[in-house]
Amino acid sequence: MNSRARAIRNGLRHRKDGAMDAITLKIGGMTCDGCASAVQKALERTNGVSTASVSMTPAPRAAVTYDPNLATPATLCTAVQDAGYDVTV
Ligand SMILES: [Cu+2]
Repeated sequence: MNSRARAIRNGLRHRKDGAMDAITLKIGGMTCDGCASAVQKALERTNGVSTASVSMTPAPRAAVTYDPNLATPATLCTAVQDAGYDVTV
């Protein structure tokens, strides 16, 4: 099963953007801009990630575009968790 089919099965919101997939992750545990920066850097370091944009308002979220051949929603979540934050899709 490819990542797109897996994402659809999991009910994830995503869209096709050229060769990239996009996803928005809900982040837990961020309390300041430093946290947002840490999450963003963790995602940007992740293999296959093209762009990562973390915002605190109106809710703590990370918008990520990634190459579905190199990254999956699961690997993105692992990167956030390894940085010390909670994440749900
Ligand atoms: Cu912080």
